[in-house]
Parts: sequence; C-alpha cells; structure tokens
Amino acid sequence: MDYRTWRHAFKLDPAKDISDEALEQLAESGTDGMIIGGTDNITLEGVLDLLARLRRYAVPLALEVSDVDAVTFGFDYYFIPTVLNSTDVKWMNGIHLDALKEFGHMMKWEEVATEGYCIMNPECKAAQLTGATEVPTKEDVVGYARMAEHLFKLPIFYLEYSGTYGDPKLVSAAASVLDETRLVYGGGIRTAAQAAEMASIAHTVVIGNVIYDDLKKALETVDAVKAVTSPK
Ligand code: 1GP
Repeated sequence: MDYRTWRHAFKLDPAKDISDEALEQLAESGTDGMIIGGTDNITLEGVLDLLARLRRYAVPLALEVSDVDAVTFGFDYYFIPTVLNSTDVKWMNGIHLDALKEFGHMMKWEEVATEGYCIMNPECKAAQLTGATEVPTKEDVVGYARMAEHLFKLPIFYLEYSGTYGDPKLVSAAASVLDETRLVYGGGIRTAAQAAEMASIAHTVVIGNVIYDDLKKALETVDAVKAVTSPK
C-alpha cells in the first residue's frame, strides 16, 4: 500500500526490545504501514533484526533514516527527515549531502520520501539532538507547512510532538494550508480517542511509545483511525 494513502502507522524503535508475538499482532493489526525509526542507539544490527522479523508479513515497511550507517536494502520505503525548525543546518541538508555523496548513485528514488519535520516538543530527544529548542507558534507552524508544500514541494509535513499529545487547533492550522503535501501527526497518542481525534485532522497518524507501554491500547488505535473519514 502506497505511503500516500496510509492513515495509520506504527513506529518501532530498533533500539528497543519487542517480542515476536507483539510484532505479529502489530503487523497483522490492519495498520497501513510500519515505520522503523528512532533517535538514539540506532544500529544496523537493530534495523536488520526488525526487518527480518517483520518481512514475513504483508504490511509495508518504511525505514526512517536517522543514521546512514544503519541503512539497508529491503524496505518498501525510505523516509528521509529534514528538520525545518532545526537551528543547525546539518539536520536540514548536511547529513543528507554526506549520504548522497556516498550513496546517491544507488538510490531508488521511487522508494524515497522526504519528510519536512516540525518538532513541537522541545523536550523530546529529536529536538535536543537537532537544536529545535523553541516551541513553534501557530504562525510558525503554518509557515513551515507552506514551506514544506510550496517552497520545497515535500511529499510529507510531519508535526512531531513525540512524547506529548499535540494541540488539535495547531494541527488543524497546518492542515488548513496543505493541499498536496501529506500531513503526518505523531506524538503522545495513548488512547483510541486521541488517535481518532488526530485522524480527523491529519492524513496519517503515527503511534510510537504506547506500543512498548501498553500494546493493547496501541492496537486499539488502528480501528479508531479507520473509523474516521480522512480529511481532504
Ligand atoms: C515519534 O511521532 C512518533 O517519532 C510517535 O510519537 O512515541 O509519542 O507516540 P510517540
């Protein structure tokens, strides 16, 4: 299933342990895609382990690249984050240039999608790492969304609240200015109701940490999202 139609995705952290039983339940839950990605201690070994254990299922798999040394063949998609509100150009295009110089000749561009990240929670690891230390205002969010769609023509605008539940009004503000670019929401979803709320505003909803804290609750988000009509 093409990532441009995903409504629900689970994000698995290769640095965290998870049982085969849990992986099976997640992969067969009806979710539209599984994203492998994290911030700390991402190793090729960890990525390969999840890839090998998930590839037996039909669910599409995407690698969200955070460390070039942990990239491998075998995924359906490669999501490349560029942090629009980072204060360090390294996280916007720096490591990207290094990666392209080394691997550009062997990339299959139809498998690659760039995600314009707007990091909303300055406490999260990704914010600390990339220097996204100021909370973007509503005007900032709208500006970044327009930047993603109109200036950079990115396929994905990712509002990243990682670890905290976002403000639906702010997410709506981003949604209201996007036509072509997909709005992906991630962060702090711990219940089916929260998943449904964000799915009524964003095109794709990403479920992360609750997988490791409360698998049952994580699985409940799938039907909750599917029950909601996708925004335009
Ligand atoms: C993290 O957006 C995802 O990159 C999901 O966030 O872990 O808070 O669910 P949570």
